[in-house]
Amino acid sequence: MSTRRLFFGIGLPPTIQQEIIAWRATAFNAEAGRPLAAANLHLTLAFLGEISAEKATAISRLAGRIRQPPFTLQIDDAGHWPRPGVVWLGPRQSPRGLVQLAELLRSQAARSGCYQSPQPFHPHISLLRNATRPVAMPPRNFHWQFDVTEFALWQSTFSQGRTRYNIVESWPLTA
Ligand code: 2AM
Repeated sequence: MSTRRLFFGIGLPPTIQQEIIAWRATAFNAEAGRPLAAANLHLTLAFLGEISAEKATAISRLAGRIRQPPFTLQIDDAGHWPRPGVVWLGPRQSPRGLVQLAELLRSQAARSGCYQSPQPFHPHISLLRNATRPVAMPPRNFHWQFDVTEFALWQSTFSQGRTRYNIVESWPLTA
């Protein structure tokens, strides 16, 4: 049976994507970790894992029934998790709409049989991977902000030594 590695997430507006990678190039040296490609930058809402087409269809149908208004996301925090080796950006304060959306998607995923980590939702945009050694964190002198007007189902594929994240389907957030 064919499966796909899927997750729900939020993409970044292209201008902010470019600003973030320009900032990243000045903020970290090459030894800090492996930079994610600009097009791969995203914030994960719920990770589904390797799932069948049937399960993906059922989960997508539930996602399509979500009615939630848009919200504003501020990117004003950064951190380093040495164990998974991730340097990330995220909000100091998570907007309620973001937490609600993630919790709903995570509970729908759990009910559909997708294991959900017991760890609390910590919204983040991974910037560097393989960052398992100490990293000199730059000052948090940045502040990006954008309106989140949709969320999406993403597929993660690995080929020719590269991971790519692509949007499979997206749904609007409407007031
Ligand atoms: P990360 O960026 O913190 O590694 C695609 O792999 C996305 O799903 C990534 O954003 C990744 O988060 C997240 N992810 C991968 N494996 C996961 C897991 N087992 N539990 C939760 N999120 C996971």
